[in-house]
Amino acid sequence: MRLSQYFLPLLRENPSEAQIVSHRLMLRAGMIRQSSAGIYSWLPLGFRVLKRVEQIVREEQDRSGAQEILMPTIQPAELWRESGRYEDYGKEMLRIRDRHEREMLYGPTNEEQVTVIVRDAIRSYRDLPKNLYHIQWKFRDEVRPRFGVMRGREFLMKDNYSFDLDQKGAKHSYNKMFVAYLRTFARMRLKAIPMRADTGPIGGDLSHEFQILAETGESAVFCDRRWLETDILAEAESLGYDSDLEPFFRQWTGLYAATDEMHKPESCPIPADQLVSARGIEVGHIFYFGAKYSKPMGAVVAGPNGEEVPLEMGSYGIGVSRLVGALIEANHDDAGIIWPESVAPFRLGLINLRPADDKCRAAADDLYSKLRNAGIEALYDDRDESPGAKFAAMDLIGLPDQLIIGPRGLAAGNIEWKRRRTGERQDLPLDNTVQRFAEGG
Ligand code: 5CA
Repeated sequence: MRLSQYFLPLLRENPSEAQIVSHRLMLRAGMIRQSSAGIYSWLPLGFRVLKRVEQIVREEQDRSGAQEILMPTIQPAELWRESGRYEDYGKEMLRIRDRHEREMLYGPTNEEQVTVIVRDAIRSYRDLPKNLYHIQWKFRDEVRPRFGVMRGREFLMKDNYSFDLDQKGAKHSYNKMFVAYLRTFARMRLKAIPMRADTGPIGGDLSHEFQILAETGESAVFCDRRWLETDILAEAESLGYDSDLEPFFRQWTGLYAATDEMHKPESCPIPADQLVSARGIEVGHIFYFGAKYSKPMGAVVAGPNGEEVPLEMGSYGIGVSRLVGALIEANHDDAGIIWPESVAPFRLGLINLRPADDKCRAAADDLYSKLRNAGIEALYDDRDESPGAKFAAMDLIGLPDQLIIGPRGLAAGNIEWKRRRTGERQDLPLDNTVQRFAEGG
């Protein structure tokens, strides 16, 4: 993409409404714009990151055996009356009437909707287990929408729902998501710690939140110091989804980690000097709630002896749009964002320092087209701007690598390569550049 043609409205000044760094940088880097409180439009650069995050989430869901569907954003109120949650959900639910005065709502989550789909389609225990997910916009009329996409009112969530015959099967489904979540966040280079959590309006008595430690996190969290040093994923990577995951689950949940609501200082199992008290960003939350929805909604199957059994269920959420903010909280410096490669909106930035110089322009145009032909996504700064402005813009938007073409280097057949994360710079022979990045540079 040529920057001269790209819709990238950068802001020079820090927007006053943004209190935390990710919100500030998302606005400054032209990723999002606010429409109303807690509701945002995603501009081209931000939308690319959102899609990449979504794709990693999708791939790890598929790998775990979950199947993708798409349920609507607007749901009928009757569904929620069946489960008994319509009144309970309170003011967070956006309630709407259609032209026939039918009560509708903008879905804050989809337990009821998916339970009906499965209830109407599945009759026998032989059709189980099933795990269905979708990636869809949700609406919650939060009392205090803030921090940009971190606590929005409209936000993108991946939510899935598991259906099993019995508790043992349901626990295995829960454990699978426990592992899938670790893999998902690790692919984004995020260390998300699973913590015992309160189940809130979703219900049930077993749940874990996946928390990224960050000073700007909204949750107070507590964990064993050893969490900071261990690499839980190294072990999760080698597990097969069909194997018994309970030992892995026990091992890791044995290492203390709890959110504020679940942490009781008087009964905390670890000594005070081993306990870390920190702030966290909740990027995922998994729940096991058994028959909480299937019973009132009549979602039953015929069991092996012909008896009617209510489905054992769990639900599992990942805050896809919140993750974009969380990624920035975890990856930035004073100059701007530093994207991990797996979610970067472009693989690299190409800067032509002297667009008015014929040789520079020819070399930069040529490199850009070769990169494109090799399938390497580049954002090419071909604008007529000062070098300083170009460097600042490139650092702000945080692509993993920068390739800089200027008259001096070019005379020696070189370009300059800068790694955004480390600031390391090195000359590269122009001829080898494409090959280097095609090989995963
Ligand atoms: N039905 C369950 C699991 S699918 C559920 O809704 N869980 S949740 O309420 O914990 O939400 C799942 C994830 O969505 C959270 O972990 C969080 O990452 C994200 N999320 C929740 N509320 C917001 C919000 N207001 N803004 C941005 N992300 C949010």
